Amino acid sequence: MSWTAAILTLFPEMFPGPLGQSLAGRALDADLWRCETHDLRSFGLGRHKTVDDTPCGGGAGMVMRPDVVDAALASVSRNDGASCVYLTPRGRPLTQADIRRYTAGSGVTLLCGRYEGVDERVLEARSVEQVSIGDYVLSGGETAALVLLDACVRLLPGVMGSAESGVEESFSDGLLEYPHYTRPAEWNGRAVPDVLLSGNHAAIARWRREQSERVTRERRPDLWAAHLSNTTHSSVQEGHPI
Ligand code: JD8
Repeated sequence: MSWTAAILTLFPEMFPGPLGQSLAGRALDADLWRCETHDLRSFGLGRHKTVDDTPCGGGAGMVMRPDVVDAALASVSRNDGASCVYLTPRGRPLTQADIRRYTAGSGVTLLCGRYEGVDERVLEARSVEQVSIGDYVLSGGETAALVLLDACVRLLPGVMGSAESGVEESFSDGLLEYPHYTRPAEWNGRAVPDVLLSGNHAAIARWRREQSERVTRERRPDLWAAHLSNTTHSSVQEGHPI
């Protein structure tokens, strides 16, 4: 059985969405992964299929009920060997290490919240991981789930050509990429750096390394500090952030 994303959402029509195109879309057509949605509304209570209620302690908005979410999670719990993840701005930051771990398993169960979020008790009771894709506010978990899935699917066996597949990443040593150029050699008065047209492969490798280091230092002091500490303590070969 192929790697399966089980997605619990009030908006099942948002999936596979953009992941039905390009690399992920071809992989979906080739059955290299499966995208199954579970409509949270179908687990709602009463004639109105209610999924939410007012927050205990007061305040604005509505909260997704634990009994409704529990019933939905129970209906997909046969998917063992899959991580169960709730996308939330309160989660720990999602990393490439998480993505590698998810792709190593049989799939992921993704809980997509709306309103003010999900009652904490069901997340505790079902040991749901809470992760965030970044420090900005989305209207719900669906677009975050699409981001997580995009990152997972490209790592699945057979999805990417062996040329690209994560080989560069292991050489990057936790640095951001150097800048890319293609033809024409001059465009709107802007030239491609001479060294890239020199044919001197050692000089090109040196220039790219310098550019990677400069851009990482300038834009991502957090990654730069981690890189320096990894390269100082040469025993650390894995676990760099990107
Ligand atoms: C899930 C509802 C809407 C609106 C509080 C939580 C992730 N990196 C991220 N940013 N935003 C989300 C995210 C937002 C969500 C839900 C994920 C469910 N909302 C907000 C303001 C009030 N809720 C996210 N991962």
